[in-house]
Amino acid sequence: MILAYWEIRGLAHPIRLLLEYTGTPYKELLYNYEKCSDYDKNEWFKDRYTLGLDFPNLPYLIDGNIKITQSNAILRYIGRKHKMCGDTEEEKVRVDILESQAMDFRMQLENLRLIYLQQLPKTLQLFSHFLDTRRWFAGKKMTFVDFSMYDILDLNCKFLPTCLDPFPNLQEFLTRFEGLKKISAYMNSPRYLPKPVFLKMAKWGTQ
Ligand SMILES: N[C@@H](CCC(=O)N[C@@H](CS)C(=O)NCC(=O)O)C(=O)O
Repeated sequence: MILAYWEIRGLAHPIRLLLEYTGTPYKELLYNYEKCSDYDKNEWFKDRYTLGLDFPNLPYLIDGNIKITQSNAILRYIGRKHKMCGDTEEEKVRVDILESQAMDFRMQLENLRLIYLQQLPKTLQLFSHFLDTRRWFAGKKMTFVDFSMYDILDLNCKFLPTCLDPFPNLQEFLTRFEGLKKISAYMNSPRYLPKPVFLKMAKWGTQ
């Protein structure tokens, strides 16, 4: 399996975490983002239309004949292989909701700081309420959306370290996630790529 993305954290972070957690053997192809504004020199722009991707984009995952773009489709593909998409109807619906809700939340993070900060407590309260006393976001078992939620909550803490103070269940979720053996091993490995968070054109998080 090959996972390709810019040499940053970005949208690949939850995918890398899920590949590591599931013990999936994979190779990473890291495109140099320094030259990402230079269409002639950048390796990605050379590869873009030669790989047989239906909708060329980064990240992409190639697993034999299967070629996938869209980060959520990639997460769901790996999740499906490991039965991490919810078991009961209720869990499946929670996964479906959170798959999109987490992406909306991620997009808000790239908004201007002031607007974002005004909305943040309410947004976090909704996620805290949704998690409630559950161990993982869908229920008792981990699903692929926990990886997106971990990433986005962790990014929020980097952005505003006190933001989870009023929400102990979200804090405990982060601690529980980081305490998973495979995850902590990955976080201590040379493969771990926690930053830069975004590409250079993003409004923050490029350091
Ligand atoms: N909705 C897509 C967004 C992908 C996307 O915007 N990729 C950016 C990096 S975060 C990119 O540089 N894509 C390469 C391109 O547009 O050629 C996803 O979730 O995968």
